[in-house]
Amino acid sequence: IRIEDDRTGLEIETLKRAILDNLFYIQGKFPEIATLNDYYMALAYTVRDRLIHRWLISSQTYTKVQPREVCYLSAEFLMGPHLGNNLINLGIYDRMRQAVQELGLNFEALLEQEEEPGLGNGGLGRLAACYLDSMATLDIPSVGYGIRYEFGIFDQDIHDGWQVEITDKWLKNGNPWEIARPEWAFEVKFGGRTERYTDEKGRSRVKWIPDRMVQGVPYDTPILGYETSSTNTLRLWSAQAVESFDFRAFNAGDYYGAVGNKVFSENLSKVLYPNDEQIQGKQLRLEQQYFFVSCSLQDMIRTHCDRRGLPISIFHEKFTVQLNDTHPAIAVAELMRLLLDEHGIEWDQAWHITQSTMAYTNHTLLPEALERWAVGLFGSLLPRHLEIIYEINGRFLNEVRLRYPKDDERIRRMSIIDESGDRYVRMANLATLGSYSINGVAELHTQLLKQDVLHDFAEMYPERFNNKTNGVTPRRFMVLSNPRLTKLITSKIGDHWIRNLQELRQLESFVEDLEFRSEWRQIKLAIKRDLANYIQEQNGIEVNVDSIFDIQAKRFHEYKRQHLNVLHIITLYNRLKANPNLDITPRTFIFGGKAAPGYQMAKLIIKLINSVADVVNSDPDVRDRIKVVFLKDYNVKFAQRVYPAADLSEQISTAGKEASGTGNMKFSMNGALTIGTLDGANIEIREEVGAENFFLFGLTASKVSQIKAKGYDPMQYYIANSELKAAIDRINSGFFSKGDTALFKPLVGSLMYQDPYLLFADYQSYIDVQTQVGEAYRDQDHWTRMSILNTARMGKFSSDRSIREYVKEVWKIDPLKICPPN
Ligand code: 26R
Repeated sequence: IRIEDDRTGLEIETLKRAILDNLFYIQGKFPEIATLNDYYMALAYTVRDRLIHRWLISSQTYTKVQPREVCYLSAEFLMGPHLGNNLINLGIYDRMRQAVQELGLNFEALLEQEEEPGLGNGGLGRLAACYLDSMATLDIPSVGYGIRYEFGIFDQDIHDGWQVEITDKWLKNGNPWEIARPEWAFEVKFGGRTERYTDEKGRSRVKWIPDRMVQGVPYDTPILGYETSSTNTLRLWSAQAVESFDFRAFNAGDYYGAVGNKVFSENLSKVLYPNDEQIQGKQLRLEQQYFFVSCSLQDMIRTHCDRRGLPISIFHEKFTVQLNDTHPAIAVAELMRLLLDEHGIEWDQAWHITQSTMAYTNHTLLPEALERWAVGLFGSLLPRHLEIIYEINGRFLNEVRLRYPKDDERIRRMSIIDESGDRYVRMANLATLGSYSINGVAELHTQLLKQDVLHDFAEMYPERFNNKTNGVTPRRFMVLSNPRLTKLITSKIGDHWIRNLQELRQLESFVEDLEFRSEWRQIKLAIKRDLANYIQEQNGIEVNVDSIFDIQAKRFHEYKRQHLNVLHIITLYNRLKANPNLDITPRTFIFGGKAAPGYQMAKLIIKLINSVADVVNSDPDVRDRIKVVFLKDYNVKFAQRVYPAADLSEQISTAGKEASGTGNMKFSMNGALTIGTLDGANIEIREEVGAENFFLFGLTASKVSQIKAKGYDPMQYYIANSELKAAIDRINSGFFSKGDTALFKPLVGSLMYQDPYLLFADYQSYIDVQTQVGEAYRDQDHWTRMSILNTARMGKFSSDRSIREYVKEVWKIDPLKICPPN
């Protein structure tokens, strides 16, 4: 008999042996005293061994073939738990469950044990994670570069209806998925001044004399693709004090000064900034951005020149860098600096290399989220980069002047430096100018980007602009999160859809199959039961699984309009109070999401939801026909449980504000119907699933701008609409706040007098369509058909499709097959 190797074998007996072996030798425990976490670690290491095997083959292949690679630079990677996903991608999920059970362990409990790496805020960070999965699955040589935050996105607790933030100590039990590589660290400089000198060839050069330095240590996590051996790297940089700096102070006798410097340096990668907060002027944030960008570019150049021995002049042929929003946009200036100052390349060639390397994805049009840095702050932290930016800008504005003579307004708009008041560096302009490709994340978003925020650039360089509609990975958001539906689908059409999501179209032919519809419905019901149990445990609320599970799960922001959803709830409540025997379709309204700690209005909306929940859930007149549930601490792990349970997905942002949305895709893939505006990717989802399987309401983006241009007057809607007035008055009266009429004033005040998100303008349309939803749900058979068609027609929204488009139209990279281990 052949005995498989403990670290690579995939047989059940081998897996069992490997788990016990890792428990003993890695965790240092024997079964009698091992904790759940010890077993989780033993299991994780068992899986990691199998990844490392494929990882080393991949990296040997890359070293030999020297393929063109994409480096995905992102300040956020919202990975979510690794264990389950790696089991799916390895193709050993069921086998591992059996192995674990045969050891007398609870597989689900072990999966639950993992602390998820929440190194992102929401959409942008999760998109980066989905793209890593798809790049590996499609055999695209790639590296994800980011920051190893010691604390990721805060955990959310709810006290008396208010959000309370708790530090996310995700590393407290150790992280079995990463490997530190201190031998591959880099130094990053900050502050100081620049000096001109003449080099040995008589050329004028610049030297940067910094006043402090920090070391970046890489931590690598393997990213395995689905049903392939390709295993790419997520390389996150952690800040450490530079030894030599410490010792200088130490030798001078200033021991505490040296330790202080260490603490100061290591602060750099301490915590992820929550978005939507006023981060302007936060020096540490700019330091984080420069830190990880500099480490990443130095890493690429070392690979290129030292490890592969290639000339720097062809850097852009071997590497392309995708900038995930402007957070890494300093890369444009940093690559220029490295080429000019460290490699002695002339300006024009350096600019050619830089511009042929960078590509920029924009993720938001909201003016308050467009990054700009005060010139003073920027120059004191990165003096050399400011000089380079001035030079880029000067040369560029000369071109603009030639192309559009006497157009000073245009010059002012296109300048990298905003000089309308205090001076700022505009990071979107820098990223745009430095890139060969600029893209938005949904058709509408790209259009608005070209029309609005980057209009002048799109006019001057139309060929650089393109759209790449977002996608999500079906491995995590269907196979892993919805095993029941996966099994049913696979029993009908085989399992190729997991790699090629368009194959879900074959489900259309089962829509007329009564048996299939019944199974589809049973599955949804079973998943709703699971969520109902969770709600009972978490919130102590009993919900009716036959009611519509109407879910809005996403970050809290006024533009996403969770409060419009609340106005609908209050409207239904008012109707029931006026007519307790009213026949309405029972609904369970479920909310999940975090508010940025400094965003008072978003926090007040959370308080409002919880206040309305308290009243509605306990009012005997309601007789359980509506229930309101706020589920705390929405994260990736929890999202995976929520998407499959939804009947109705709320995608109700003000048209023109949500760049794409990706939660909208995850819901619909799992058979939820969408109630949504013509915003972001909703438009394309509706096109795909068919208008008759989508609940559309609200103003279009162009109507929104028209109304704003004329001057939006919310009061007019309030006066004219009695149900709207009643809902607002109900909040104002203190009815939901134990008589406190001041509590919700800021919220109601903004809606009535100045609301930039036009809730009142969309209110009636939303209510009308919600009524249609209620009626449609009564015809369960028809609803099931619509649900099936949603799933069947969502193939476009696989992140595999998005990545294929980036590969073909932007990056121009060939896939590289990795030999499977024998
Ligand atoms: C500047 C700082 C405060 C900041 C602002 C906003 C940091 C991060 C953000 C998050 C933005 C850029 C974001 O997450 N955008 C979202 O990107 C998703 C992926 O493309 C889209 O689906 C989603 O519509 C968009 O809001």
